[in-house]
Parts: sequence; structure tokens; C-alpha cells
Amino acid sequence: MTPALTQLESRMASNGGTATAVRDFMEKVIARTHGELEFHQAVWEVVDSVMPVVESTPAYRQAKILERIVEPERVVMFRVTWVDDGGEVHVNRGYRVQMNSAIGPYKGGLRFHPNVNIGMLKFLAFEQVFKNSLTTLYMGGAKGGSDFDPKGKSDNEVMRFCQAFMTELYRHIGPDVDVPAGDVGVGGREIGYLFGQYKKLTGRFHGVLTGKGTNYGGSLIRPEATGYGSVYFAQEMLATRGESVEGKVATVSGSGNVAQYTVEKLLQLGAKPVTLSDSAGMIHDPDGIDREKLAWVMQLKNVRRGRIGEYAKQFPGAEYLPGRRPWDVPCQLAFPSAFQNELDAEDARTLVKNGCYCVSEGANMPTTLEGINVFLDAGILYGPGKAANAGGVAVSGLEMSQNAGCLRRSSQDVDQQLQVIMRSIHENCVRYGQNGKAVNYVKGANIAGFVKVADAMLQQGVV
Ligand code: NDP
Ligand code: 2IT
Repeated sequence: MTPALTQLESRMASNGGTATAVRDFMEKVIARTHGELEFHQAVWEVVDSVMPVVESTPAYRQAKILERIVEPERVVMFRVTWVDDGGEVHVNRGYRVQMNSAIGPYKGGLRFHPNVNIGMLKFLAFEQVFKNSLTTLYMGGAKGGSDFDPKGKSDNEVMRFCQAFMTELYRHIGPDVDVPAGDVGVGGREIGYLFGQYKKLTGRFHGVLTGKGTNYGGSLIRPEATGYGSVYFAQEMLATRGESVEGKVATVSGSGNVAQYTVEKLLQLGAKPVTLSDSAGMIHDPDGIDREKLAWVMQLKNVRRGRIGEYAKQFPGAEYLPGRRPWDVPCQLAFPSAFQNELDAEDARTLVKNGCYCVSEGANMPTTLEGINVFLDAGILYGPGKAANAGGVAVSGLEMSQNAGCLRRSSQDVDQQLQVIMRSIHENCVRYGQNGKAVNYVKGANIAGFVKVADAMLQQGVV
């Protein structure tokens, strides 16, 4: 058995009847995708949930749906060359992983981060397939990006990089082909530069990217949607126990787009967020991060592009803990909203021990497989990323429909739609994940997301 498989086996116990089939399948996936550890992790989690459905559906087995769904339809990899402000030439690598188009054009974000590699983007594209299916809209799954690090770069350098990146990517995207958006390191500024270059190269003004500025076709509430949606999902989970977020202490990780709007919605709904983090460390503010402090954080991160540690100097009641993550701060609610695998089994045990009983993932795959097991065993409300953070891409889908119809929806209308979609995702998770009195949202989200895509693949034949 490969070390990768041995490591993944920690989850086998959760799946009695189909454990051998899962292991045999994963052995083949790992052999074909050597070293893509995050992809293996994401595939294992889904296959572990859906194998009983596949085993009991001869048509899925015969059409090799599972074997096909783990293989990207297309991967584009390209050189990106650009010149910095000092005149030095740089070479980066660009990618677009077009994973599955069974239920709509490829859709998913772009990540600019120095650690980006093909395994990371394949995990993200794979997750996106099921997430997009859950939104109830018609979007296939994709992800792309580059190992370019936007940190410390001037606006002009970021612009030149985005232009160089789009100079290749534009051949592979289009409003009914593939519609990229933001992710880590790609926000409104980058989407603007990417859109400008696409328009220059093609001479077309259409909905080829989402997350655009609202003055040139972007949807209202798109920047807010992932964070707001993650809190709405927590509300839905809590409602199953007759509770709400009001009055609860919440830990939030990250301090980027998702974390900021998670904190904003928590405040609107009467909760008390007490932490934020970035890749260098975390801040803990026992008095709570209020609206004024959040506005300061938004200025720090989005305009000055500084480090979260500065918060503790600005607000003396708060403490900065370099190199730490927020999971040992006592809370009832936790919102991992930074990066994959930022919450492991020990963190999960600490959260549960300290009284946390609701976790809603704003980030993609922030909890390790072992951490997920701790949450499931403890029977807490655990909303996995592909369900809990689907609000972002859902509003991207609404942006696509507004662009196609030359329409503009109001904030209230989009927010209302977002709430309806998050409720429907929750209902679908309950439908497929009900386990006695409890709900296994991992199983529910994976099966609900999978069945819609698998059925569409069956109907479209062997392509
Ligand atoms: P941002 O770039 O706005 O923020 C990312 C945050 O994560 C920053 O605080 C960053 O800190 C932190 N971070 C980056 N790398 C690491 C690391 N190795 N360890 C710990 N923290 C790290 O991205 P978003 O807020 O958009 O994305 C956050 C998460 O949400 C990602 O998992 C993303 O895939 C997911 N997501 C985003 C959606 C969206 O619409 N934007 C939609 C759905 C999910 P630093 O500033 O130090 O880099
Ligand atoms: O992970 C995600 O869902 C995103 N980064 C958003 C994708 C999108 O197309 O809006």
C-alpha cells in the first residue's frame, strides 16, 4: 500500500460495507496522480460517501461514472512571463483545470499563491464540481491560477501579471465555455485587470468573469456572498436544534474576503466574533471584533495590504499570537475561512472540548480527514466547505444570468436569492445525510452533489 493511501486510511472505519471498494478505487487514483496529496484527500472524502450509491446503481458502474468524474476533462498549463517595476523578467506558471461540464459551462475561481501546483488546483476543481451542483444552478466545475505571489507587489506589477496571464487564458474561456472568478489572492482588483485584458484581446464585453466591479457588470453582494452564505448555512444547521447564531461567541480564521464578510454577517445577526488570522498568525480580541474594528481590518487588508498582527497595536484589548491558529479559543461557533488543512484532529478535539458545537467552513477543505472524523464522532453540527461556502459561486451564477440578460438585480433581491439557495443546499444535505436524529452533512453534501452530475453524465453518453 502506498504511504499516501496508508495516511488516508484513517477514515476507513467510517464506511463499513464499501471500505474495500473505496480502498481499491483510491489505489488506482493515487497510482495515476502521483504526489497530488490534496487531490487524493478531496477524492477520498467524496468517494467514501458516494461508494454505497455507486455500488447500488448498476448504470453508474457500467458507465464508469466514478472513474470519469475524477479525471479532468481538460487541463491547460502555460508559461506566464512579466516584467517587474525594476525591469527584471519573471516566469510563472499558469493553469486552468476544467474538471466537469456535465451540468453547465466550467465555473470556478482563480488562485494566485506561491504554493499553487496542479494537485492543489485539481482538488479545488474537484470540490467545485459538487459545490456547483449543490447550488441548484447550472454550472460545471473548474479552478485555475498561478504560483504568482501578489504579496509585496505594486499595483502595476499585479496589472502586468494579470495581463500576461490572460494573454494565454483568454483562448480557453468564454461566457458559455468557462467563467473564472476570484479565490485566494484574486479579488476585485485582479478581476478588473483580467477583464480589461480579455476585452482588449477579444473586443468583447460579456460575462466571462464574475466578481466584476458593480459599475461594469458585477453583481451586488458577490463580494459578501461567500462569508454571508457560510453564516446562513450555520443558521440553518443551528435551526435544526432550535437555536441561532445570536449571542454566540465565534472564532473565524483568515482575514481576507471570506473572513471579513463572515464577521460582518455574524455582527448583523448578533454574534460575537473574537478572532481573525493570516498566514503569519492570529489575533484574539476578547471584547469582540465590532463594526468599527472590522472597517479598520478591511482598510488594512484590502487597501493597505498589511498584516493582521497590526490589529493588536491598534486595539490594545486584543492580543497577537504569531504562528498560531484560532482553534484553542473557547467558542460555540467556528468558521475556518483561510486555507486548506488549517484545522487538524487536535484542533478539532480542542474545539469540541471547549464547547464548540457548530463549524461552518468558509474555506475549501480547511479540516483534515482526521479532523472531520473528530467532528462527526462528536455529533456536532459540521458543515463542509462544498456546502457551507457555496454562496460565493451561487451569486457568481446569478451574476452570469444578470450579464446574459443585461439585467441588474438589487442587493436585497440577490441577498434573498442567496438565502433561498443556502436553505436549499441545507435541505439537500439533510435529505441525503440524515443519520437517525443527527445529520451527516459530509455525506449529504457529497451524495446530493454527485447524483445530479452523475445523472447528467449518464444522459449525455460516453463523452
Ligand atoms: P483571500 O486571499 O481574500 O484571503 C485568504 C486568507 O487566507 C488571508 O487571510 C491569508 O493570509 C490566509 N492564508 C493564505 N495562505 C494561508 C496559509 N498557508 N495558512 C493560513 N492562512 C493562509 O482569499 P478568500 O478569503 O477569498 O479565500 C479564503 C478561503 O475561502 C479559501 O480556501 C478559498 O478557496 C475559499 N473560498 C473563497 C471563495 C470566494 O468567493 N472568494 C468562495 C468559496 C471558498 P495572508 O494575507 O497572510 O496570505
Ligand atoms: O471556491 C469557490 O467557490 C470560489 N472561489 C468562487 C468561484 C466562483 O466562480 O465564484
